Amino acid sequence: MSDNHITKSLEDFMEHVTARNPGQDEFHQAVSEVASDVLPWIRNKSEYRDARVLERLIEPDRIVSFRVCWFDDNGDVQINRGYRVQLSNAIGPYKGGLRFHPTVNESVLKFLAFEQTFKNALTGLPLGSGKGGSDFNPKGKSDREIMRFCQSFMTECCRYIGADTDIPAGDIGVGAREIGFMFGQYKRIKGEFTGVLTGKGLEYGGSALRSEATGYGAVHFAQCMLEQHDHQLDGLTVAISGSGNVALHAAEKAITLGAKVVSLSDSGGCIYDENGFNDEKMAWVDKLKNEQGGRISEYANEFDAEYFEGKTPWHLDVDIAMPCATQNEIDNDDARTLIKNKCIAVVEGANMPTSNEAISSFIDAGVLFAPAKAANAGGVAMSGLEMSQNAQKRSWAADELAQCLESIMGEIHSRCIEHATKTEDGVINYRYGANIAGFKKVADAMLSFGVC
Ligand code: NDP
Ligand code: 2IT
Repeated sequence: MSDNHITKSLEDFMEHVTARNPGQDEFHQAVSEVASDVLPWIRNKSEYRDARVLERLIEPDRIVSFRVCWFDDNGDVQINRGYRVQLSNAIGPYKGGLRFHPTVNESVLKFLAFEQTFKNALTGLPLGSGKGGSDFNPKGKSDREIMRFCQSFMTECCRYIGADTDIPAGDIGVGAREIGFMFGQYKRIKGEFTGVLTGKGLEYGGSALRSEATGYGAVHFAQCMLEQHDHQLDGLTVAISGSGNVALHAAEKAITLGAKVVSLSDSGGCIYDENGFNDEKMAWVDKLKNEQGGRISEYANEFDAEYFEGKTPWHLDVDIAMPCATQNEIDNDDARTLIKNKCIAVVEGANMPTSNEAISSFIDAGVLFAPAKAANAGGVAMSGLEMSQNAQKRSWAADELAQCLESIMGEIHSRCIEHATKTEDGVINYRYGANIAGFKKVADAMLSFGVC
């Protein structure tokens, strides 16, 4: 790479990224979203341009990939692939979740680690960026199979991580159970008890509110954004996709704050409850998803609700859309439908759930758009607070942590606004604000280190 690609157009820059990372569509998409804002911003800032900071950030510090062998319950040998992408430790140790899902590959983990870089910077905490995981499919596996897989994964992964170097956490398919199995194996191999993972159980160094933090934080961010534009969450109708950790906690918090949540989904389809969920219905869903391994379709049989097989909730007439399942859930057709239905705001709980075209459509139409790197940063922020608690060998009270989360989300909102542009109608472009604020912090740290 001899040319300075920063001086070129987004198209030329992306041609270079695509050629260098062939077939990695998700990674191209994430880079393009950031570059569309950062390239014009650095064009007349020679310190960032000449040091080729953006080009350095699209080259992870390192990527490790390893074999994970384990015995299934039939006694047959199973083989998966494990990864850890360590993208940048410019502002803190590598930090980011582990995803266990059959779609995991290098492209998906590179996009997630890239996003994590700017997200972690926005939290204001000293957190570098990474992501890892495996193409292992936890669905339908017994607890023992999960345990054997997690132990085998950590037997190899433990060489690359540590409480001051790289601290993984959960993501899709990795919750408290998996973190427990992996922490146990790390402790056993290394003979040390450190805060090497976050999302741990409360009995062994976990933080209160870590599991709630992403969903709660996304709703706090939505509140800030709505208030900034003279709206109130109270009384608005919300569609949420997914029915995992992020989706269920977002729904719970939105309901507490007076919103009417009418939809949840899973990979099979979505439900629509025109009366909205309440505490009793949410408790039922929580049990279905977290204890019984059930499908969201079962809700429609239990309560008076509709089930749309194979569909996402974006055809519903709602004020707020909160994609909280996975990447690329909202395409441009969905965006057009939401805009036509006068949706006020889109708040990304999942990572990169909205296509770049759809994001542009929302921004052009004046729909408030909260990008994942800002809106879902509450989870990693609480992980940062878990690291602080582990370093102090203390546990902080839940109400203190709840206040910390709320104020961190407010600060992230302010950091976005500080760098954002505004339309003539006063609508803030949070994508731009988040990209520039996140980039600037990491870039300034990189400049201090010289070329490395
Ligand atoms: P979970 O594993 O708890 O839940 C994932 C949910 O998304 C499930 O309802 C699942 O349905 C659905 N889903 C997953 N993959 C697909 C797919 N390919 N198509 C349709 N639905 C799908 O994960 P989380 O709630 O933790 O994560 C959800 C999103 O939030 C991810 O994008 C993650 O990266 C992001 N995130 C998570 C954080 C955390 O702290 N956990 C922090 C910040 C972001 P099914 O059961 O049918 O597969
Ligand atoms: O995408 C994310 O921010 C996460 N999955 C949480 C990462 C973390 O280290 O808590």
